Amino acid sequence: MKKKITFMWLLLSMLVLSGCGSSRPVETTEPTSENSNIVVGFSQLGAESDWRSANTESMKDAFSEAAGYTLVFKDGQQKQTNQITAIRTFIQQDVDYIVLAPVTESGWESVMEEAKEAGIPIILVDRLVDVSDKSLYQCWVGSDFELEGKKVCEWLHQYTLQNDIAAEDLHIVDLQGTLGSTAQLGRSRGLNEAAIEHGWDIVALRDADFTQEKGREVMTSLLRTYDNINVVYCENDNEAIGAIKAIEAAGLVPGKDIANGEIMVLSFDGINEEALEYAREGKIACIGECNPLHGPRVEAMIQALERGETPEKYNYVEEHIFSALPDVASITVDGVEYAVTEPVMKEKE
Ligand code: GZL
Repeated sequence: MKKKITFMWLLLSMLVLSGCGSSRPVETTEPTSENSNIVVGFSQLGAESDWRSANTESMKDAFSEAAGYTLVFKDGQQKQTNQITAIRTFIQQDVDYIVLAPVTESGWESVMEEAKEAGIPIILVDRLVDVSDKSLYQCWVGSDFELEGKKVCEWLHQYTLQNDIAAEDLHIVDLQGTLGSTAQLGRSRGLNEAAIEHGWDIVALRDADFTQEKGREVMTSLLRTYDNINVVYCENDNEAIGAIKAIEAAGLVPGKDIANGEIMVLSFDGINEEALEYAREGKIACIGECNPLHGPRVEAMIQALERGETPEKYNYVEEHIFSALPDVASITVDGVEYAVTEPVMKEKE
């Protein structure tokens, strides 16, 4: 709500009309267009991946001046302290709404209570926060990360069935995303539960922080430590690109022919064009799509709140599963069938 701007105009008009300003009476007019914008403070967690850049672009497109918004954007550079500082700045600026893409789930309670006391609604995007009082945020839009993990693991399971690969012959390393983030927790859980169900060997888990450099560095170290790795589960495309560089630098081959020494690369996102090309080539066997286009959905939530409506609390975006390998045409997870489709980037809506 543009509570403060209206008040300022009213105060100014009263001052002028009472003769504290020019002698000519000034009609109280509606705030001019530049004063009627809805002010949105957006605390983005960082710029660590192509997914993140696409998410930022989607938000900036949705909250344009032309659409009636003033967007105050703060990049947290993957540090929660920066995001907390950003939120406190938004409170001081008395923005109309705060949008938060939290880097990890814990540690948000007090700053979100400060926003609530200031009467500023918070909308969460992408990852979630672990707070006991769910009224600290109005609503959330993002992905079901555990479902993403289940889908990629079901694809792997079906691939092994189609190619007579025994479950116990899979030796998997998990290049995890930023530890404690909802995306990492869900994708790691999806793999862990599938490994227990099917009897896969999880050789090692390492934090690769959703970045290409960490993916390369961690995979290099793992290849020096273990000689039986034949599947690498990368929790985003940037890690997968780094892992592929490490595999090839070690003189090994990223591919689908596990039985003959190739290392199968699995990934998530489907935003990075290089990763999509790798998927089309078969260097990445399967990508669990993660949709970054939250901008229009968050904008619709703010419009609903402006109308005094209550948006759905949790809003999931639609996502597919990509592979260029012909072995698995579709998968079924939790009773829902998903067609496996060609690796193509999601079009902006
Ligand atoms: C997922 C998002 C993850 C992406 C990564 O919604 O939180 O963070 O999968 C990004 O690419 O860094």
